Amino acid sequence: MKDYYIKDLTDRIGEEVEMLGWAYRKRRHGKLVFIVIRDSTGIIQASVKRENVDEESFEEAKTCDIEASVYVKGELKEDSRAPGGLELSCKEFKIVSPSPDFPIQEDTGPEVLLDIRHMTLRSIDSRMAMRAKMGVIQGARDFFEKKGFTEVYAPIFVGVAGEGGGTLFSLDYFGRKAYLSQTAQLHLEAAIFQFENVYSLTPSFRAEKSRTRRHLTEFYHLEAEMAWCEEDENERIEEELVTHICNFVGERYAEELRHFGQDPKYYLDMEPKFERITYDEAISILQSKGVGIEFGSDFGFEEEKVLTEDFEHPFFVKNFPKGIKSFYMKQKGDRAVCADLEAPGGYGEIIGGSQREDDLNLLVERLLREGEKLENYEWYLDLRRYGSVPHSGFGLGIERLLRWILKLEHIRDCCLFPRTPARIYP
Ligand code: NSS
Repeated sequence: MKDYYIKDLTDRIGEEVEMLGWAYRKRRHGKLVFIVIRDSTGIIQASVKRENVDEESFEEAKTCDIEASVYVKGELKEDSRAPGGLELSCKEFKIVSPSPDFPIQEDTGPEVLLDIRHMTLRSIDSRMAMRAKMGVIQGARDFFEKKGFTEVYAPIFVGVAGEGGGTLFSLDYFGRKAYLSQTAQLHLEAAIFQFENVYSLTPSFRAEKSRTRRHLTEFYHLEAEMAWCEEDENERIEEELVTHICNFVGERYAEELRHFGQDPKYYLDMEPKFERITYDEAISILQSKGVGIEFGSDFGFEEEKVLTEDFEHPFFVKNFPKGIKSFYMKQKGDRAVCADLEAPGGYGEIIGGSQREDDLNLLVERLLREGEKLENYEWYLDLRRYGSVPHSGFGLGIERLLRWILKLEHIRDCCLFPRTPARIYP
């Protein structure tokens, strides 16, 4: 490993330094070659002057390909003309490994960029987005740790649908039918009887046919479940969590935010007091904006885009009709005791949460009505047979939240190797 990285060079002005990295840009003016070198922390311009280096170094610099891995040694100087304000005046330049005909050019189209995602992830955009993603997850863990939650690890091979059969990936599990988990929720509900307040970060899988800018077939799902907790308190935890993550990213990942044109101040100033509107109010807003939606329908991608476009901060939509929500939600009259958290500016849903049905008979009735085999859910029903408690929880899509924070065009830009219906390679 390296002893220091490009970001550490500001402490070494005037010294002789060595650096390993990749050739990011190259320009040549006669006996002078400028090579911008990239590493995991930033970029630095190296100047290779014929008179300062031996013939071999100059030859290597002249023929160096974009994305070749390189070694440089030289003196570090301040230079306001260089990107980042520093320049390394080379005494030695070596190619570690060449990169002939690197497949990304100025005019490479978006589909090809995705086909060669293993190369595209070397871009600065990609580095900034992936680091901000780490920031979101660090902020979330920091929050739950401060709140005294226990982190648990739920299975990915499961035997039942948590979120309806329509988006299940099924597989052969030694002759039995199994699925890739859509949610850790049902298993977290079991865990609260030991740990009371739990959270997990687990990949979730959805065979979503909808090809939108906010659907993945595999995403990182941050879920929490709390014993002795009703829906109002559930929403308070959600708004505190999202605020904490935003404050955390605003403080520690300001460079990443600025890279995407986002002002860290917005995130630093966020307060955990999100507006709440009802499903009925949401329908009125949509109808007043000319969307042809009827009471009783769920919101799709297009509806959420219109619904959220004029809001400045995240907000909750509450009291959905029970018919469009999951079997496990507690109900009150014809409504589910639940809320979705919507990101403003057209970005749409980032959290789905609810109070859970704690009545055994009501759960059995709903599972039968949905055509489910009770034997598959016996373990889940046991949770209502033995010391059932009022409880609530929610699930947050990490990439959905990140897409909104960075204002990225497509959710796939939030993944190192995005998985969508059309894409399993690379
Ligand atoms: O289906 S959810 O609304 N709710 C659940 O899965 C609950 N069982 C979670 C829980 O209470 N423990 O999904 C939760 C969130 C949703 O708001 C999105 O942010 C994200 O998961 N989500 C997705 N992100 C990316 N791609 C897809 N396809 C996707 N589906 C859900």
